[in-house]
Amino acid sequence: MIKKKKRKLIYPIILSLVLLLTGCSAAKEEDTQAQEEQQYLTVGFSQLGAESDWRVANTESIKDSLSRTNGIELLFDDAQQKQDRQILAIRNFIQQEVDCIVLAPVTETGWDTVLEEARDADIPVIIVDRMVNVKDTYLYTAWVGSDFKREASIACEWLNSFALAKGISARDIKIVDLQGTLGATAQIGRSSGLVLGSKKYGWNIVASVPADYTQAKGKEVMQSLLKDHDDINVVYCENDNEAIGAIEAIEESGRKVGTDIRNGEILIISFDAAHSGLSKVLEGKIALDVECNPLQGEPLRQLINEVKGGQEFQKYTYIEEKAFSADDTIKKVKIDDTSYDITILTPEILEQREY
Ligand code: GYE
Repeated sequence: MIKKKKRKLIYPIILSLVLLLTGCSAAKEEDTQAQEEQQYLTVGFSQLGAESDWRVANTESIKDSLSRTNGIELLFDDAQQKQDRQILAIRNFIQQEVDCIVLAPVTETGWDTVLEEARDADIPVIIVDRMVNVKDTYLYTAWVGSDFKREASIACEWLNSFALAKGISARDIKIVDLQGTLGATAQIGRSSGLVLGSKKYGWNIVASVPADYTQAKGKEVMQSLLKDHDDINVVYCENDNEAIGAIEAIEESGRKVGTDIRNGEILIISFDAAHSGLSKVLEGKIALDVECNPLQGEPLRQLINEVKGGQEFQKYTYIEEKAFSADDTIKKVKIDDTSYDITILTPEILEQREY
């Protein structure tokens, strides 16, 4: 009996010792876990897709900068060019209570509701690359990206100067515009810039067709445009991948790309100046490639740190960009009162291009 009583006493003692010890180590584990987590800012990044070389470089740049070595735990989502997938990703980030959301929006409209949800959850949202068109700009904290209208103006001023230098009259210029994804800021800026340039100088836009920023679509659209129009002499491609597809279509149709419009060559203008595009510039197949810089990771990281650190920050940050040609006819263009250099592409410059 006595033995039994003793046992009865011993069991609870052992049990509480065990609980105490395991409890201690569990608490310790939680503590170190919490400490580890506290060291990182959690950032959710909704990337719109992987449609182009530009986009792949943009994703890499952002992943490199928003890394654990820089104190950031990145949650990444690729929306495959679908807005509803981006909205879903943002809602997931809100649920996970991230410290900051980064959004590279596929198109400009349709973001008000989800951005309000992020705002209600007190999560800052930084927009990269394209813009959002929302009723209240307070729905996003800041933006980093390119000036797409300026890119288009550089292209148009170059074309005008080039045509003048070669004695090509404006009314003989017949352009097709291979547009980007309709409703994307890059498309809106580049397409509207071309319309303005054409009005200003008197060129003809024969057709404007979306090609979704991909090589496959660029080729397909160009093939059908060549069938419908035999007078095209300028193709304005709203990114390099479309230009590469268009060049394939033109060459397969038996025509030549180049700058000798008067002798039947088709002059290609492109945007991005990624390695793939610049290679075509060096081969003389793209006449002008206006840079759109995808390396947004570092300015974005700085911005996140400023926002989260309660420091002053700029609401809009424009990335610096150049324009490249292998033809040295035009070395400068002027937009309003600012003059922009055209970089004459060399193999050395191309070699340095990392994306
Ligand atoms: O030009 C294109 C990409 O929005 C600036 O999107 C970006 C554009 C870029 O797919 O290659």
